[in-house]
Amino acid sequence: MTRLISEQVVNIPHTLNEYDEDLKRKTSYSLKEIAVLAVGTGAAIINPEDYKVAVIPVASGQGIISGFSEAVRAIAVYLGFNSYITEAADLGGLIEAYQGNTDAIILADDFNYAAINLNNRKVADNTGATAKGYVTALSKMAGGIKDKEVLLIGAGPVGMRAAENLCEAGAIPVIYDRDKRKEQVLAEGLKKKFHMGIKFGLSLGEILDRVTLIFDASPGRNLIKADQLSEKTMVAAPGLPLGFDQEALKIIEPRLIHDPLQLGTAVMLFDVFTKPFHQLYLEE
Ligand code: PYL
Repeated sequence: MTRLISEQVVNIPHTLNEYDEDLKRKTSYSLKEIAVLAVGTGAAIINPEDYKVAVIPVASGQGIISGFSEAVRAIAVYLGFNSYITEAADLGGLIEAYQGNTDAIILADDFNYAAINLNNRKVADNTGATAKGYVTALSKMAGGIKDKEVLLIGAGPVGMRAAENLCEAGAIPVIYDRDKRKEQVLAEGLKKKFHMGIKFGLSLGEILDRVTLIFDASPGRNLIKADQLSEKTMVAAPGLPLGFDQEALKIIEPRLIHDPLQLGTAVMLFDVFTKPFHQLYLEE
């Protein structure tokens, strides 16, 4: 997971409206709507105003990223949650959250970023949430992805979860990773789980000759050049930094979903507070 730098998050609190307008323009759905859709129709829709969320700064490892907690809190407040940043970092923040009648905590160290429901112990992690959120956004931007081929770049943690989400949505992932072993392992795993033919082992050029939907989960390497893109190309790119050069960006920007934190955080916050309907029935 690429570690964010302060410059990538410090403006998030002031640009959430502009970000959401851009997302609505591209997908016809707001950040909140995409998050609720990503969590799934099997989940009871919650009222964010009913929940108190503590953002806990974590100073361990490489330490605090200036503006990170403020960005996470701003996203939670924007979505309607009562959210605050604990005074103390680390364990002090955890104690504060537990003593402060908090419903969930959200925190990130150098390896994990997760939300934890303090009432029912449900955990939502950013990897799974980002994969679900970006697949949902790509699907809305493309007017549905069922039976459509989607180039999946990067067989890492987000790419693997996104490949599953693509199959669950009825799309046909074409797997590409520079590490051919990882590419094959992911393709074989998907074939077993979803009993469908999964293409891999092709060059990017071969794939891009016919596939216009791209899920780019690789940390930016400028893999795709402008002449491989068209006015029809649509891209969901959670990877940081973005793997497109300026010329390619000019072509795809109006059909590009990319942000450092917003989508993953929004999906995590709704995910950690919702339960599948069958669990709700069991509790009645
Ligand atoms: C969660 C982000 C998304 C992309 N990369 C992940 C990252 O930068 N992780 C490190 C986050 C460290 C936060 C620091 C703080 O300020 O609490 N421990």
